[in-house]
Amino acid sequence: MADYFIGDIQGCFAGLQKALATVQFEHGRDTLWLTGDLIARGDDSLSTLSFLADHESSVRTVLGNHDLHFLAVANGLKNVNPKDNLQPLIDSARLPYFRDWLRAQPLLLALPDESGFMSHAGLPPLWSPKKAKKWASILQESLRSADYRQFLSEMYGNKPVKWDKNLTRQEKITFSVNAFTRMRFCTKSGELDFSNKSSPKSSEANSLIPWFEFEPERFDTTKWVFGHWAALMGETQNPNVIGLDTGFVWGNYLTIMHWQNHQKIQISA
Ligand SMILES: [Mn+2]
Repeated sequence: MADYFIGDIQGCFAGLQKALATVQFEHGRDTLWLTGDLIARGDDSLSTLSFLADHESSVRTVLGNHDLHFLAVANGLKNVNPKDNLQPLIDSARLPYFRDWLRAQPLLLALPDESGFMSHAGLPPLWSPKKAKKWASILQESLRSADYRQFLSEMYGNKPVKWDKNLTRQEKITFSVNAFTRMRFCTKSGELDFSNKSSPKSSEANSLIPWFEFEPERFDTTKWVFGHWAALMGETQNPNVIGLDTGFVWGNYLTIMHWQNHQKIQISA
């Protein structure tokens, strides 16, 4: 019985299969943990989502920005971006099934040994893990509700960029969606930045810091597993902050981590 964590798959079905074969993954015995962005951009989102939904008893995933975007597209709230390669999924007879399977997935998961959490983007400035739990459960409830289309139509927005207990409820919801699925950098005073996707080492990063360098003591006793940030290539300089998106869809590699023995295996694209 092993727990394996894999970073953003983004519809790269062959890469996923290669990773599972490499570790001799066995459904029913092992558990596969995914950092979200299961689909979009890669060459076979339909097979990827079919496989994950059909093996749901051994799969635990959080939702990423691409997964939420697909839900908006599948509900006619957003247009299909041709670059996403999602048309076969949209045209599938199982679309309603995939849509409902995806919207039942959480934004936050507790790690296998309760040592911390996993979310697609991370833990935003000024939030404790407890606050993340609270807002993840509010978003999850909205996504699972009968009128979830309303939620999807209202969740988008680049503001507010900073958490404040005096924000309106809708502002808090938009902030939470962005915090769980879109954030990478923030300012030293805790404002989220949504435009910079570079590496923290790059000159483009300027005075911005990665979200996990904001009050890093938050991670002294809480581990955090995340994806979403390919340019980071898993380099966080903090053993408790574990970044698993290593840009397979962009030609780099897929990272698969054995939770119990901390071993990381790389599958080249
Ligand atoms: Mn993402």
